[in-house]
Amino acid sequence: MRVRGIKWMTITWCLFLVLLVSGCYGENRESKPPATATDEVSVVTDYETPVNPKVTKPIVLGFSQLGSESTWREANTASIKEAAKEANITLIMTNADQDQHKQFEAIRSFIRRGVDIIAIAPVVQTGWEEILQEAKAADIPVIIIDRSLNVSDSSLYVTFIGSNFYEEGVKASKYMIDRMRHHTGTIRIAELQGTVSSTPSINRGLGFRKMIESNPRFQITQSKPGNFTQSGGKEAMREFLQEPRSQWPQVLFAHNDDMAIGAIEAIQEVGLKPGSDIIIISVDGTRRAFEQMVQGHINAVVECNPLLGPLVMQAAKEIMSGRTLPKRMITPEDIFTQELADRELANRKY
Ligand code: GYE
Repeated sequence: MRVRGIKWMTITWCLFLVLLVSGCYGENRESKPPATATDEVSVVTDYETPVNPKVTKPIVLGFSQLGSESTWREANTASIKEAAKEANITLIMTNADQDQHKQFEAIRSFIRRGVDIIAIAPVVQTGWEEILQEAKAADIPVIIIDRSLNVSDSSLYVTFIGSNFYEEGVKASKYMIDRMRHHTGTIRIAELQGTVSSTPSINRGLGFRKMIESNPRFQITQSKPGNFTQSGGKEAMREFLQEPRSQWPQVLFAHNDDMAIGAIEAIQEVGLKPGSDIIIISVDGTRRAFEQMVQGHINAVVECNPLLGPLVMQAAKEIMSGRTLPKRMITPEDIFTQELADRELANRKY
């Protein structure tokens, strides 16, 4: 039986190779050569050297990462690097340090170099039309990852792989409404926004507000950007707590874990207990946030998955073999509360 199984596997594999070699595999087989296997990781920092088109080569992916502001971002960067290595894809990665113009420069350098595919994690939502036109003119397909962007012509990119940020805001709000159901009177909410004009910050804010708009008991009384950083969160929370005590919030909604952790420090500085004097809800689901949940400092965390690497590499390969991809790929995500934190902590991968 086993021998027969192996024989069938061999026959199937050979058929696959025959199809591949004879060019019957994929809808648009003429476009670009498929990847060849190599053992090397190819995280290239010298991204100005032109690629020699005559040499058979692995897929070359130029990735413009937006920065390194948070634990989520570190995990995202690591996931892309690892997945590229595993998929034998040559990765040319640049870090824009939160600057959209640096992203433009990186994308232009990818175009000059003649990469096969460009991936972009856009720092902000608008202003991308022109640079995407340049990539299109150079016939280089573009994958948008993590944060989305607004363009009137959706043919400027192949697919967007990332989370549903609006839904994350809704989940945070639903948890809060339930958690505060026994409180009477107005509930003061402080909000720590992420990077101004970034999709996750805009949509988390919208989703959160949607659930409370018809319930005047819930009032967002303070809201400031903390740029998705721990220090930004701490600073903004300190400012909130400079208001008279009667104005202090009963709930904090932080658009990411790093800012929540910074805010916890500020809350402790004024002698309050994070997680009980102020109910804290954040987004991402990093191990550090789980540790804070186990200590009782954070009440709930809405998950936002940074481990997009395997999906991105898969998409790159599919595009190169001429397949059509869905315009939107959403990662499945959960919400975790203190009750589950202890058990889940060991499973956290980032
Ligand atoms: O939530 C935050 C990061 O774009 C989804 O950016 C990402 C967000 C993430 O800095 O921690």
